[in-house]
Amino acid sequence: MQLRVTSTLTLVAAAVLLVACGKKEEAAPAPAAAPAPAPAAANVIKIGHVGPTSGAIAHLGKDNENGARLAVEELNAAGVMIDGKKFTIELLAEDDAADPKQGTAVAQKLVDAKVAGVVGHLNSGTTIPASKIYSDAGLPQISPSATNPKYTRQGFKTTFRMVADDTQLGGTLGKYAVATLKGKSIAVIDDRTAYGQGVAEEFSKAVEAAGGKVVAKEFTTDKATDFTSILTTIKAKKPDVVFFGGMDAVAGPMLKQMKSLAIKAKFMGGDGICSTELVKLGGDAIADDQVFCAEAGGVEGEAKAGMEEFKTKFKAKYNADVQVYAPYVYDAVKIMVASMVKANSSDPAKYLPVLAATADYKGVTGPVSFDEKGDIKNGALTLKTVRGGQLTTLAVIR
Ligand code: ABU
Repeated sequence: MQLRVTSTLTLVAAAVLLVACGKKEEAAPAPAAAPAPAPAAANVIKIGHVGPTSGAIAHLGKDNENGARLAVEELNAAGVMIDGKKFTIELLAEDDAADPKQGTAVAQKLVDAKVAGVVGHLNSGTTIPASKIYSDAGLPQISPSATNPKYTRQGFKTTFRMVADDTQLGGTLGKYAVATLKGKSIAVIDDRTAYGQGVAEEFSKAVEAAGGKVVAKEFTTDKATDFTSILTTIKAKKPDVVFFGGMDAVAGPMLKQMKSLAIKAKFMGGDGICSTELVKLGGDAIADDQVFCAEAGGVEGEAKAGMEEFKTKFKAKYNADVQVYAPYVYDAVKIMVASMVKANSSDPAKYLPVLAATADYKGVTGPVSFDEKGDIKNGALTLKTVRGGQLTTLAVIR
């Protein structure tokens, strides 16, 4: 056979062809059997977890994901028995980057992967659009941290929330700003996300209802890094308190820029800024008792021991302090699996009614019961300040 080759690539192609031609002259081997399909994983229950494990709030997404991993590890070590058989829980962890589009894409991916349920997402802006996809697929979804009220008010039977919502969060913080911090003129900034805008509106309503005055309303984005323009506008209004509806990754640099501009107002925010990361990001721009925030959950009395035990275990395993919501994710995974065990089935249609009927589950985040919308009953808030470079609890409020 004569072949004209003009490049290394065609030389390789020619060699392959020659070998192939040579082989043709030999007795044709029996066709190879098609590879056997991988056996379906026996006795495995897949649970999805979604949070932003990339981007500006990846520290929060990883915190949540680690909470899920810890729960799964413990469940598998203890053994999950359903219908007389032992099951292994497999966690399918996805990253939505706090982006609504990526959120719906990974939601569909989890539905296609036939998960039995999903714990997530972290942000309201991703949780709400994803909830339609899970609802259409009949899949239970428990968000450990999305606080926009809309999430559980869409008429879906599949949505559950482990924490208090923005009505309670913004309402309590607004009242606190006026009644306790004695704020008379208050500036409000939000990041235009479903969470930031929602909690800022609830806060503003509560401030006005308590007799305070909102003297400025400004907005930014969840990706902004320069706040000079809005802070300069706000400074001219001389507010006692600046409220920020948004996340810690934006609040930290904002606090530094407030210090540079010599704005001495108290700084408040919701659960999105109430993280150990905020203290790191704000650094020495945070004076003692200047920053006030609230986690949308909390434990009191005897329940505190369980939370402390969780934090110690988490630190030992991940060499990191809990940011905010890892314990709520941990409880959510365990509640979902407990419902499957009780229903004697991981079929979403069978265990969903059992999950909805969860009553007084004793979690590390306290007792968990869901109301008819899937919201936590009698949810708590933990009001915190930063003192001596540490987030310090002031009160648990219901
Ligand atoms: N609740 C604060 C962070 C999550 C959210 O977007 O709701």
